[in-house]
Amino acid sequence: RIVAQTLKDLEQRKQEIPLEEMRRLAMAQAQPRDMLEAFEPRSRVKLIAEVKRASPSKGLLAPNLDPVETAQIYEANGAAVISVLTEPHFFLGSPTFLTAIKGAVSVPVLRKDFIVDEYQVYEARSWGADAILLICAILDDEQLHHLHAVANQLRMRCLVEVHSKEEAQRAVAAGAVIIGVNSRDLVTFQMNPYLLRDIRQLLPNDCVVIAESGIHTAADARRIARSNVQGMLVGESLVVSNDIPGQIQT
Ligand code: IGP
Repeated sequence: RIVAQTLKDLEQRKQEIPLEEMRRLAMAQAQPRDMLEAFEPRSRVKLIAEVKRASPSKGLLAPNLDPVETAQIYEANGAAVISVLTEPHFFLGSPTFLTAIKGAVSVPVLRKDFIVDEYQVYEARSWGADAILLICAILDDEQLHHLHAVANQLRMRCLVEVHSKEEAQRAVAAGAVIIGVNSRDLVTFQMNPYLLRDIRQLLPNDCVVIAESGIHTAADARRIARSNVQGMLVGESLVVSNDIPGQIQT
């Protein structure tokens, strides 16, 4: 459903700025920041902190959150990468958040969206994104390879998201070096606490593995840090925390 809406929006944007022009805008950008380097040294587990006002699983999280102020707080507290939702309908994201955040922090910025078309990769770069999310579950092998290649041509890194053993194998075959294991099922929203452990052992030791979703407490983080991962992606529990302005008061 989200992908169908994404495709509809995309057709409209392509009318406004044709592919060729979007490609030129992407190539005219200054060199991106290297998200792979952000995981050095590998001996320390890094945080990808996510700016997200709402989600389909939880509804409104922090509808009034100031994206730039929030990203600056994340960076000041050690986030190695900022992930920014740009999907407008289900996550209340916006491209303008990404561009504004990019100008306000010095770490790499990731476009978190449902990317299925190369147009979106050029778009991401033109907005200032340094990296993009590619979700295996919504891409066939050919799309995955192609989108990965287009991003790499633009010198952007990809976070390739998997949530099954089969997808993990596809990600590796596509040349992914930064792989996110999403413990939340994208259809049922159920968390699977064993998925990370089961998938980690299938992934090469030298790739950067990111634990995604449902990380709420310091105890969660400590447990995950023992699973041979190099990073954690945290959205909800940061945006609703009392340290971030704009959260819902409950
Ligand atoms: C963050 P959480 O539970 O900390 O808010 O999860 C992130 O993993 C989640 O936002 C996410 C996501 C996605 C969002 C993972 N994969 C794909 C949109 C699209």
